[in-house]
Amino acid sequence: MQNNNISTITIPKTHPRYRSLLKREKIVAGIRAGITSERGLIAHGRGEAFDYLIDEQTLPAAMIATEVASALLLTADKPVISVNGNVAALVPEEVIALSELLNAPLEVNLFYWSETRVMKIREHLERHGATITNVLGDKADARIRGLGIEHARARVANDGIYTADVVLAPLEDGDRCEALIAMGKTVITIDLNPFSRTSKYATVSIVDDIERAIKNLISIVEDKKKKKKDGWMEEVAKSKNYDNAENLKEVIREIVARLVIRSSPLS
Ligand code: PTJ
Repeated sequence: MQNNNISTITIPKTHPRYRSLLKREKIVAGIRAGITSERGLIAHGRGEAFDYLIDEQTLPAAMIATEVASALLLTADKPVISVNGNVAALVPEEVIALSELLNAPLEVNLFYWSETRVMKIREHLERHGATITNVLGDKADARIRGLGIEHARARVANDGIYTADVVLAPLEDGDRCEALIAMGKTVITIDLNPFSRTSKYATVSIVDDIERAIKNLISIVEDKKKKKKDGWMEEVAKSKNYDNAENLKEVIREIVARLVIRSSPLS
């Protein structure tokens, strides 16, 4: 039986919550390596609670949002993928793979900004195979505008998020998401909390765990690139009229339906 040993404890693969515990260990390892903020642990705990409600599975409504997000990313003129301390700890290889598929740079963009952490995340991504040319963020030479975003939180790269048309910003803060929308950008977020301000403001909110969502994005993008499927343009047109508020309502209905089943006396 193979086990996994990321930080201090060994998690047996047979453990019923193996994947979830492994993610927890990745976040702890990220903090120890100076990649993830200590606040990232709190954010992760909130995400875990929502993931528990959906049995740690991708909801049908989240899959629809993921398909729409793929279409928007694939047809973007200048897509950029924002990477924070939690994303770097949980899915370094996956964001690199997606960035290569989409020809979209990764921008290290932190809420709790520090130059040291930017550099450490950059090095971490390079160790996982990213090239110097596809990681931005150490030259945060532009500022996004918006209420509640003080100096450091407004930092972005001019040749990255500042001039991007489509930004994939997983686990993003609400004020920054609102500011990017106000700048006319298409913002795709991945956030397990369907009630967060980020989920509400984003153009497309994928209410799913980052690991599952990025893997789904990769497989949809690969599939579309390979097959150049019939009906692809129609799909893109549909995505432009996508109703995020309606999708979030559907996510909430799906969560409620699961809770009702669980609370029924027979289950
Ligand atoms: O590395 P930094 O400095 O950029 O900081 C990153 C965090 C995440 C700490 C920072 O952006 C933050 O404080 O975020 P919030 O405002 O707490 O929002 C994080 C959101 O991500 C919450 O709504 C969580 O439910 C959600 N979340 C946490 N873990 C996951 C998640 N969503 C998807 N997958 C997860 N694994």
